[in-house]
Amino acid sequence: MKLYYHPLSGHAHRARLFLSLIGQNVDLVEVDLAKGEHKQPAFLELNSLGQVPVLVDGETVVQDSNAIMTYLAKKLGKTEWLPEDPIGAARIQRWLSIAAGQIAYGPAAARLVTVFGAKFDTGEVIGRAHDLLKVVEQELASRDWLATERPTIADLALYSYIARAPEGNVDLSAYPKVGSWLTRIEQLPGFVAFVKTPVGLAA
Ligand SMILES: N[C@@H](CCC(=O)N[C@@H](CS)C(=O)NCC(=O)O)C(=O)O
Repeated sequence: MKLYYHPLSGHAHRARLFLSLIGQNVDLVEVDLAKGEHKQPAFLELNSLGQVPVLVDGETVVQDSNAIMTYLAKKLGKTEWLPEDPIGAARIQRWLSIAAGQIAYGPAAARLVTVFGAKFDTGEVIGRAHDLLKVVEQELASRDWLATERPTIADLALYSYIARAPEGNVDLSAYPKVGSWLTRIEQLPGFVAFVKTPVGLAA
């Protein structure tokens, strides 16, 4: 398998982390986002949206970090990471939707401002990040993992951008349960870290 990625992309880290936690070998192919390689015809053939990550498994091409985790869990029978029972699957999907919504438009966007110079309203995106973090803190008050009694792809979908939220000037100090949950993920066998950038509160 090949994973087209960029080391500073939290979406790509999400996919890479899952591959590593399940012990799946993968060739990492870095896409030069700064040079616009992701908008060139060769890459657009892999992903018409021109975004990393993309997984290539033989003849099969899978775009989108959450879709990649779903594909891998289903293909490799990792039901402990993506349960098949109706309510288990629904609980995972809820968090994947949050990852593609509130995470992308909250902490991920706040970090895009400081790491990549994106032109978002910082007050708005940081405010969205805190709205979400309050909910996650509350949800983690009664359990260790987001969706089930053990880590699942739901936890991985939220991990990377929450872990690096301080780079986008999102202070995590008011969220101790979130902090412990991040540490629990970092202690999983096979954990691979997301590159740190010394910007924002992480400077
Ligand atoms: N929903 C996608 C989002 C992927 C995404 O936004 N990737 C960013 C890097 S973090 C990217 O490639 N951006 C380039 C662009 O959109 O032009 C996923 O989960 O994989």
